[in-house]
Amino acid sequence: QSSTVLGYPRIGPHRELKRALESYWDGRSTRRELEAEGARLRAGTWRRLAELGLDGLPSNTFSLYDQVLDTAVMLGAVPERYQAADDPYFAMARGTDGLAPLRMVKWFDTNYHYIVPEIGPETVFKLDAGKPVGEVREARALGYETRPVVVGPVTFLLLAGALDRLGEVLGHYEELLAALAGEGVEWVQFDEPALVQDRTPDELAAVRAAYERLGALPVRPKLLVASYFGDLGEALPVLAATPVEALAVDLVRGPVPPPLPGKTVVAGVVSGRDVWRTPPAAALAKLRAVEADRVVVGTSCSLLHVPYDVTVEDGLDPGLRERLAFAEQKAAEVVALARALAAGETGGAAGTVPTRRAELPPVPARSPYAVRAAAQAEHLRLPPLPVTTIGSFPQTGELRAARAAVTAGTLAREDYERLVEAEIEHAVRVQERLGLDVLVHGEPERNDMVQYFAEHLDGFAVTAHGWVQSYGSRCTRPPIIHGDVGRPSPITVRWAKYAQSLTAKPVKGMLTGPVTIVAWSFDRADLPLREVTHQVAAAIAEEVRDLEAAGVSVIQVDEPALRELLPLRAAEQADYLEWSVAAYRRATGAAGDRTQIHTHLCYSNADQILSAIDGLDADVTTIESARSGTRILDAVTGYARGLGPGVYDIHSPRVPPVEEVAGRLAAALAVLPAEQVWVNPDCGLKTRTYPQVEAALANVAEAARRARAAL
Ligand code: THG
Ligand code: ZN
Repeated sequence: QSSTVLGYPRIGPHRELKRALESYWDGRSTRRELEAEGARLRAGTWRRLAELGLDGLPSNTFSLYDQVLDTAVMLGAVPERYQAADDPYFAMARGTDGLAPLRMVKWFDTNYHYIVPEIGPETVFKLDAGKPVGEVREARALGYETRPVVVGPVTFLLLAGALDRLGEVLGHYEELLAALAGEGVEWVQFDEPALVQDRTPDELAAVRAAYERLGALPVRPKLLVASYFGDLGEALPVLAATPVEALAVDLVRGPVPPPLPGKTVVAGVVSGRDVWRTPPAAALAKLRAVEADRVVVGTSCSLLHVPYDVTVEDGLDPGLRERLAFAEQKAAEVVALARALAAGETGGAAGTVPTRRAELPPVPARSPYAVRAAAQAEHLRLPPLPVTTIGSFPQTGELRAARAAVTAGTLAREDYERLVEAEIEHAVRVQERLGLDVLVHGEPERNDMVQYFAEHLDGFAVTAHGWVQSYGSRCTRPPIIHGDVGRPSPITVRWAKYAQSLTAKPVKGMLTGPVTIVAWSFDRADLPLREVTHQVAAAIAEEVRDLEAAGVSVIQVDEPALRELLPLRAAEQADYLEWSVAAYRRATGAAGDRTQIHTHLCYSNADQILSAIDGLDADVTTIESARSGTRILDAVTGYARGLGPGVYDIHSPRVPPVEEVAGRLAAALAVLPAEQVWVNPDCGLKTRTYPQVEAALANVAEAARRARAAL
């Protein structure tokens, strides 16, 4: 093989898998029909990659939900309580009426999420190699020889927090290799992205032991161990010392490795994390610098994180479009680079030097919190334990259809805006009737919390079809940052003013923070992330100022991705936290003392909360906590500013009784002074229905009234 990709998108070029999943989940189609759609998508991908000239085709990169969940199922790690469900696989992934789903967390520093396997003493491993073996046979029936891709044993167990079970699990990986050898498979790829993170000496010893053991198998396919999203560092010599035949290294985020005699190296020079064409000269120079028995040209990681095909984006500026490469273009680049390498070409002139925007002014500092709190108390006159919500309200299908219609031009803009106004008025009236203290407008005019802002900022381009899977059937269309960022005109002021005009209660202005906007976009590869983020922060700061001038007295700026961008290496984290928190303060720091700045963080582990919240210096922080119990509260003891630990778990349709909410509120009042406590749900209400929301918020407001009376 001279060219390959480490993985490929699976949601479908037109999100066919999303529709097939949602149709099956809604009971409109059968599991068999869903499987048939999966087979069509796999066949389409193999055919396309073969057409593009790729000679190393991966298999088993397709999934009906998530590759880590697939690996857990392959190893028999299905918790007892799911085994009796109608469809255990999706019961683990999404839960059922009676069962909570398994935890879902970010896949390293990407916006993809995987299902966390639950492995305990009661877990009895048992191999079912049906999926990888089945896909090899399926591809072979179509005429393609493929390389099965499996989450490696070390990464799998590290993600499950069960590395102690490695010895046992390796036995099943040995069975898997024997089964694949029996199928005549030449290569198998084990993904070990956990190796680009800091690993302890014990973990590195486990890596060596694992791959020495697997490498010692007498009858097996050749082993390619792939690591990506960063630099393998000290894990490289460990892997190189084992009998594995090949290593895949990320040459976009990591350095060219030292000589690897006797090994095949899959050199990841085409990025799976950005959408820019690969400059051939630089890539060929890197490829020539790799010293190994054989060099295969590859992608830096799976192409799961980029859209399928840029050629269908006829709404993009042609000059920009020709600089872009999505998954299909990247596969073609890998093939072209392999040919150029073999032909001894140099690849022409080097890239262009980026344009640099003038330096930004220093980050503004707000008054001390005590001064701001006094000014806000005077200006807002809120009761103790103010009740609020996080921002989004349920979106009706009619509204989503209207948004699509106005984009398609089949609905007049003024008719659409009338609809949005009606939705805002409905949300405001519901909140007034429930007696909430700080209201939201419900965000009916917004699609995605990042795309909405990107559509209104210079330096960003948005795609029409550039969907990327975030989790399960849920996708985003990451905007593309292609130039210096600016805000040509106010983005949210019109709707915030309209909402505020309906009620005497304060209505929060709702903004997405600069770090999250950058984290969930494809960034420009020619300027450091820090500078791009501060440019976005300056644009958001202008929006804060205009909201303030329009009479909005509470403004929420959310940074759910703050922790996601945390570098995978601990040594780089302090620098990142410094500039990312500073960007948030650049966005909010010019607000006057009496403007109350809120932020919202969805966190599951408490320790990251403190360092993040403190630095952001928001007047009020609402945090997801109803599901994580009092662990969060232990971490925030002694915190000195406004804090709203979620008292209503919005992830389930269940309506919490008043007593349950009162209990959570009492737990917060036990560790925080009453004047700092806010009462609010865990997160946005977009995934709920109005009946659920009204019943739940009525109980939340009642619990706050009772606690207020008891103060
Ligand atoms: N937006 C973006 N990234 C995110 C979130 C988000 N990452 C983390 C978290 N929220 C979970 N991820 C998602 C991603 C998409 C959706 C929900 C949660 C979602 N997508 C719609 C769909 O697939 O039907 C499409 C929305 C749209 O029109 O863009 O609901 O909220 N960027
Ligand atoms: Zn949240």
